[in-house]
Formats: sequence, C-alpha cells, structure tokens
Amino acid sequence: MKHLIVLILLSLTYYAQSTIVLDTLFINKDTATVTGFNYQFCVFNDSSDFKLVNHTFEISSNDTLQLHIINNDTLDHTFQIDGVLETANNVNALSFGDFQIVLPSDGAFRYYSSVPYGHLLGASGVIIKGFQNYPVYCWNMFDQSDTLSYEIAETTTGSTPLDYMPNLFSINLKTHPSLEFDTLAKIVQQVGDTIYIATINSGQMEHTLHYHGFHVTIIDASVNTIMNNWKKDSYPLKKGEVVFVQLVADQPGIYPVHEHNLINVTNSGVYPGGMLNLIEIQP
Ligand SMILES: [Cu+2]
Repeated sequence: MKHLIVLILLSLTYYAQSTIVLDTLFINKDTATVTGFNYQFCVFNDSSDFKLVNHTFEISSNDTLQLHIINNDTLDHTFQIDGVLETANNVNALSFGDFQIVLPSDGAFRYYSSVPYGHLLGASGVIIKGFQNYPVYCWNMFDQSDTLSYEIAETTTGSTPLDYMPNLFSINLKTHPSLEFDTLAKIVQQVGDTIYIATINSGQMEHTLHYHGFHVTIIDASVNTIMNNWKKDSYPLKKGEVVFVQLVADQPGIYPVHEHNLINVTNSGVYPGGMLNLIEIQP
C-alpha cells in the first residue's frame, strides 16, 4: 500500500511537470528578393504562407515538443535535430510527418531539413529550451549565392562548390539595416539584465561573431566544445554549429555585433550591410 501511494505521488509529480507542447510547422519554398537579388528559399514557417524566416521555438525545461510538420514542397524533406532525431524523420512531398521531440538538456538546438534543397536553401531553425525566465534572442546566420540557390532548387546541384561566392549574408534571413526591426535579433534591455543568445551557423561558410562593449560567456558550443565557459568578445561558429551564450548587461549604450570577416557585413557587395546587429542597453 505504501508503495502504491509513493507510485501515485511520483506519477502525479511527473504528470504535473511534464507538458506536451503541440505545434505545427510548414515547409514552404519560394523566391524572394533581398537587397536587389532574387534567391530561392526553403523555410520552416508557422503557416502555409511563405515568410522569409524560420520559426523559433521557446519551450520550458519539462516540455516535450509534439510537432506536426506539413511539407508544401513537391520534394521530400526531413526534420532533423543532430543527436536527437536523425532517422525515421522523413516528411514526404506534399504530405506530413509527426514527431515527438525530447531535448536532452536546457539550451539551444538546431532543427533543419537535411536534404540539399532544404538546409542549403535556408530550412534551418532553432529550438530554445529552459530559459523562459530570461530575455532570450536568436541569431540564425545564413549565407547564399543567388545563382547557386536556383541550381540547388532545380536540383541540378546538391552541394556548395569550392568557388562558392555568396552575396547574401543574413541573420534570421534579414540583413542590416532591416535587422533593426527584428525583435529576436536586436537586443533591447536594461543595465543589470542577464541575457541569453542562441547563435547558429546555418550557412556554408564558417562564421565569426564579434561583440562591441561586452564579453559573453559561452554556455554551450555544439561543435567546438573546448570553448565552453570561455568569456570572449569574439568566437567562431563551424558550419551547422549552435553556440549558446550569456551576456550580462553591465553598461548602458548602443553597441554593434557583427561578423568579423567584413565581406559578411555587406549587402550585394556594399558595406555596411549583412550580418550587422545591435545591442541597446538602457540605463
Ligand atoms: Cu567592430
């Protein structure tokens, strides 16, 4: 009897803490013009209307994500999270897939479509788990060449060539100055706040972020794990890497954060543009 009561109490506790979050994602493909060039994009949206952004999830520590993924593309895709969901993850053309996702820890995780005409066209987003009591931001970096995007969309090529010459350098699929209007990208907080930022490299170049005004603490780097707990004003992101960082806002002002290789701070070759973002800390 005593055991039964303990069992009931334990299952009640478990029931109270574990929540299944239901959500639907749509794989949408379309053409979009960015800073004067046309690109083919593939993205994970929260509706069937194509929007040039990938949906960012924020869930709490005890949440399980139950995702219904509708593929509006005429080609098969996958829904992949490295180390979490790598097999039996197909989402067939003009069909759907259902996946229950239990992330192994708090932090930031990248989801993407692993087919070339998926992630190479931008289908790569972020799930942030367990930081809902803090201000959280997401900087999802992506580079692209306009002509290559058409070849990938037409499936005449399935890889990035050695002479890859991207002319789009984006964060959350936006470039400076329109990044200023992206509330997940531009930080606006107060002195004394502790802020978390999920930075991710969804592109085909290695990227480096450089912060003015602050050193950030690297909470978790998914590839370059030697960087964990380092306190830096610059750090690299390997292809596909997620680096989750903490920023303590200890001084007021407006500070740029940008890719440290200045080709990435251009729009169609014109500086400044591209991966140039702002941190505004109010007194
Ligand atoms: Cu600078």
